[in-house]
Amino acid sequence: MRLYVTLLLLSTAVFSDHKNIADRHAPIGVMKDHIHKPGEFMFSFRAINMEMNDLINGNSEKSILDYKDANNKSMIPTNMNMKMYMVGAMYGINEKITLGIMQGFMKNTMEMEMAMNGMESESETEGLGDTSLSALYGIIDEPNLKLVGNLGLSLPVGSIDEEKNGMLLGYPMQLGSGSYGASFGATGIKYFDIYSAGVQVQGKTFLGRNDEGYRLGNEYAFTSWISVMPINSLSFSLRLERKQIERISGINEDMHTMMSTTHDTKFSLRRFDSVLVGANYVFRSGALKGHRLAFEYGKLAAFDVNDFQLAPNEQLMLGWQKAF
Ligand SMILES: [Cu+2]
Repeated sequence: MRLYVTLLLLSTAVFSDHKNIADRHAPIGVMKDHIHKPGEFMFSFRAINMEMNDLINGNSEKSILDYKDANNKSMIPTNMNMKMYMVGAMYGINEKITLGIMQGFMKNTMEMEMAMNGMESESETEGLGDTSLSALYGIIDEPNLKLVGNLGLSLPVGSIDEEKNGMLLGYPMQLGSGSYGASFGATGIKYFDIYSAGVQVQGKTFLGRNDEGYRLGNEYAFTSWISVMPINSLSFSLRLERKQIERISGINEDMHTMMSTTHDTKFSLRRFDSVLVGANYVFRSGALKGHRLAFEYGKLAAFDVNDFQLAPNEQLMLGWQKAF
């Protein structure tokens, strides 16, 4: 009897300390994975760096010569870097429902080469991205099994009129979608002792054409991961992710299609598979108790795209989170 009570107390102590256990948050690249207790706030910050440097078409790498043979567009994209800084907040309104808001600040750089004479040029855009609002619902909230559903709304805050020398830059260089968007998804995580396994499906659709006359394609993402936690403050994860983005509908009439494939909506159907490794760390004592630090590094493993574009070869995400 005494043993039973001790075990019971011990297990409640462990469970009530869940927010200070490393693997109770998914890898940092996965969002909307957990809910909060009523009245609890969480703030987060993420920095993302994505390098895009291989020219691809279909499912293989291409050369500048291949591009010139296939197109008579005047510019060839050779390199793109995307940096994003994301600030987020979450709030548990009751046992089941948590609300979230997230805002990104983007900085994009693209290098291009002129088809005619090989001259290089660079363009840059920076500013706010679209704002995302979400509601998370704890469908199953058992100590070792979580299932969280999510519904989201994105607001067209980011600019879609970015230009250089009076010429509109291509679709990938624009900071926002220009349209309201709706998203939905679910995340399931099962914990087994020091191991856990999770899966998430997400879908997003833009609700209409923007002021420039186009609408970004639907996005689908599927990811699954396993995680191992050698000590309660530290977990390591291995994750696979598939992202599919449908073709842009409509067209921005002011964009010069002949400039580059990035100015043509044909390029916009794409599927990317990535492999990511990451770690979560949570301070369990001391002045920094409850602060979480995490990183995730991913490499592109396979792709299938429509028309020439740059591959998102690698990405690094660093994150900080703290609940109050
Ligand atoms: Cu949170």
